[in-house]
Amino acid sequence: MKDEARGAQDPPVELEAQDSGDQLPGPKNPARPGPDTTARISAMKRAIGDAERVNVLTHDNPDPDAIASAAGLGFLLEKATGLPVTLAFGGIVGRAENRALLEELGLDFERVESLEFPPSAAVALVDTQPRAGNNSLPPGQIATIVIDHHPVRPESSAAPYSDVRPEYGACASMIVEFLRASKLEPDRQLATALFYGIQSETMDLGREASKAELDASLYLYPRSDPAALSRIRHARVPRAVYRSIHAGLEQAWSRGGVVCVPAGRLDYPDIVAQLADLFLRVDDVDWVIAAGRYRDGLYLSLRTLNPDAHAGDLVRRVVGDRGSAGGHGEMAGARLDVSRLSADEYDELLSSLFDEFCAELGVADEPRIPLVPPITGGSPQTAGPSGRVES
Ligand SMILES: [Mn+2]
Repeated sequence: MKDEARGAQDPPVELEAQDSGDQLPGPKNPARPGPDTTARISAMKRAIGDAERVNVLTHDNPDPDAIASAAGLGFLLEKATGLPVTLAFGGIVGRAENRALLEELGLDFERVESLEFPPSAAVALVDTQPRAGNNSLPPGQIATIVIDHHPVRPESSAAPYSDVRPEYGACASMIVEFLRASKLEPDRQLATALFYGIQSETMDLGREASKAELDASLYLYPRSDPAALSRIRHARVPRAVYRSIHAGLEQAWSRGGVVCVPAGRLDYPDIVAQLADLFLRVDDVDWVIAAGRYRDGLYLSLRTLNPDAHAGDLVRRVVGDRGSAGGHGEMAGARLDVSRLSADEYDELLSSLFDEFCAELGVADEPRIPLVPPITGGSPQTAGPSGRVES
C-alpha cells in the first residue's frame, strides 16, 4: 500500500489515547492496564515492607524474556520503593543474540553466586518460581515476590506477593503492564529489551501470544531503538554455533513428525534451544527435541508447533526425578546432572530419553530416518593438511 493511501485512511497513531475506556483492538488504542494492576503494585510494595534492598533474580542461562523482565522489574521496584536493586542470574548467557541484548541494555547483572541474601534484602523472582529447578535461589531462601507466566508451582504461594499468569505468552508483558499502570516510561534501551523479549518468546507474536503481548508490543515498539533491535537480531555468532548446527544436521533423525537432535558437546547450554528453533522450521516437522552436554549437564530443549500441546507436562513426565524440567505448552526444557556418567552411559541415557519422547508422542513405531539425507554423488573436494584444496 502506498504511504499516501494509508495516510488517508489512518490518522496518526496515538499511543497515549484518552482514558475513555474504549479498548478498540489495533494500533490506535493498545489497551491500558486497569486499576487491578495498580492494586497489584501496592501489594508488591507491601510485600517488600521495610526491606533495605531488593535482589531481582531470574532463571539460570536466561533467555531474552527473562533478561528483559528482570531489567523492567528492577526499574519498577527502584522507582516504586526508592530502594537499591541488584539484578542477578545463575549460569551463563551464551546465545549471541542474548549477549547482544545484554550489551544494548547496558545494565550490570550480578552472578548469583556472588550475591548476598541478608534478611534485610527482599528477593524478587521473575520468569521463574521457587524450586522450579531452573533458578539459583538459595535453598531455604523465601522469595518475597514471584512474577511468572509458567504453570503455577505450589511453592510460590509461600511468597508474600505471588503473581503467576500462565495465560500470558511472555513475562515481559506483565512487566509492561506494571510500568504503564505506574506511569513509568521505560527508556529506549529498556523498551527495546522488553520488545525483543516478547518477540523472541512468542516467535514474533505467533507462539502462545495473548492480547497482553500484542498490547505491550504496540506500546513498546515506538519507544524502542530499531537499530539496536537489528544489532540484536542479527548479532554475529561464534564459529562454535556453526559446529553445533553441523553436528545437528549430521546427527538429527526423525520418526513421523518428531525430530531428535543429539548435538554432542555444547559451547554453552542454550545452543539446544537455538537448534530446536532452527529445526522446527523443517516443513513436515511438528516436534523437535534437541539435546547436548554442557559441563555436568545434559540439556534438553523441546519445541512444537501444536498450540494444544503440553510440552512442559511432557518433559516433566519423561524426565521425572532424573532432573529438573518445565516449560509451557509449545516450549520446554530440562537439565539432568550427568557428572557421574561415562561417555557410553551418557549416550545410553540420551537415546533412551529420545525413545521415551517418541513413545509418548506416539511415533515409536514409525521408521527412524535421518532428518537430512546424506550428500551423495561425486565427493566434494577436500582440503589437504596444508589447507590447499586437492582434487
Ligand atoms: Mn518467559
